[in-house]
Amino acid sequence: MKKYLLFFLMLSILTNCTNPEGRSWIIPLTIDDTLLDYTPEQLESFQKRRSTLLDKMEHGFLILKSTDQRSRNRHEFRCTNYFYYLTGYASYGSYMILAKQDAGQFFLSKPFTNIRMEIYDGGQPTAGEILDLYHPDSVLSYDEMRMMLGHIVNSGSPVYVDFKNHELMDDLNKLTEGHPKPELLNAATMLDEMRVIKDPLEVARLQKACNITARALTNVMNRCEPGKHEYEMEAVIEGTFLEYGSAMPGFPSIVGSGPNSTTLHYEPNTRLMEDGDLLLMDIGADYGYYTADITRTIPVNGKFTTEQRTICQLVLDAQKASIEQLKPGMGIRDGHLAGRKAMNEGLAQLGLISDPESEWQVEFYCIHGTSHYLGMDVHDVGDYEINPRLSDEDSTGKYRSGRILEPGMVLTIEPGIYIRENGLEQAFDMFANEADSSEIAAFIESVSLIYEQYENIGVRIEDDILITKDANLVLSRYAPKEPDDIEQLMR
Ligand SMILES: [Mn+2]
Repeated sequence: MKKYLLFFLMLSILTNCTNPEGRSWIIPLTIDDTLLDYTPEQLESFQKRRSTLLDKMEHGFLILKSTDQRSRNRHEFRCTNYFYYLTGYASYGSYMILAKQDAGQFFLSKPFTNIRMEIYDGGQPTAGEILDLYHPDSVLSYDEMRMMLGHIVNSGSPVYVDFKNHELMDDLNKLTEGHPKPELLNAATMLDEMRVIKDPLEVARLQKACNITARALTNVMNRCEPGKHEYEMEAVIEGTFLEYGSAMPGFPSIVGSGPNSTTLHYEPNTRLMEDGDLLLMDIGADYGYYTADITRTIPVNGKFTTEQRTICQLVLDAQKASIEQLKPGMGIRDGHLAGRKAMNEGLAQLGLISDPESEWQVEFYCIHGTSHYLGMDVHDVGDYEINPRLSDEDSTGKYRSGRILEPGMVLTIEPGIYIRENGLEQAFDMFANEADSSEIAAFIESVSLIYEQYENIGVRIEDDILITKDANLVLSRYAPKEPDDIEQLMR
């Protein structure tokens, strides 16, 4: 018996860390859905969110709808984030009501359905099943819910809604026709602030989304080679997502090789990859309504050129300097500022910029910001400016550290350097407001010879960071990013 146990233990260790090609990188990941089960602990998370919201509501009602104009247009149905956030119920066409009165009441409706819809789309849960699973105070039929909504919006009580959900707003408009206009308040201001700080259930799902995405990246590292298309790598990526229970990507996968590595939001993913190309992948699995957002840049043939490795190392060093800044008390832009400083120095050393103090010269290579919130949306909701940190450098007003970081925030750190083919010609148009043309001409003159050696190198390295009690945790830590590790995996 003991022998068998040992055998199965060994087998499970092997299957956990070995991919079909045999080269391994250990990522804790199993094919199961326990994180999506409605255990008492998970239900408590949703319950807690509702009671936090009720505490924030001064009076009146909150009305949300589970569908909007976008939810039906995705790869798979995905109900609206606010509705899911408060209910855990991925329903197609339901309403929820939170009432401040009587210490808080929570109503859910059954989804709208009819016999044709049932034949086409399948049956919907019964009122009893909804009650058992999601614990509302009561479950209304679709028609009862519409009557209750009409009553509430015409009662004169203030009503919190999601102004961006046009389906909901249209519904409420119809219900108030011929009545005085109700007092509508924006629910997003309360909900967005709550969503900035992730609870343990959200962190667990983000971690799994990151692990699935890391596995997708290592699978590509195993299978990438010249003569394959970008979309073949996209298939490996999104196939891996599905294999581990992620129904869809959180955003369109960016899989750009060669010159496409320098296009920030490249999406066609159709190019035939060549020997000597870089491949930039900016991808994220959506798992249980939470998305990862990880970028890795790899050599298509498995070995970086000297120039590619130099730029990768520079971006990586900048990224590590950024991550080091992320802890409670620091500002949300302090990571960006530290990374920019490192890139400034590195680019000047390489001769790719002529003036290390010049903001626009660095901007020429690194055109985008370094961080955004991450959660249910890839660019997640939340305010970046409130409660700002006044940093030491801030006397000039030039360096704005931004909002003070708190435990439970999740954000990306994604510096990049993009050396576009014929990019120097764009400098005049790009910086017409920042510098006069003689200054730009002098810059081009001084860097052009070196620039040519680095053309078509686009490198972005992006990790997902949880702010912890006194530092941070890199949720995307299982995706290899050191050049040596990447080359070893691709060998
Ligand atoms: Mn990002």
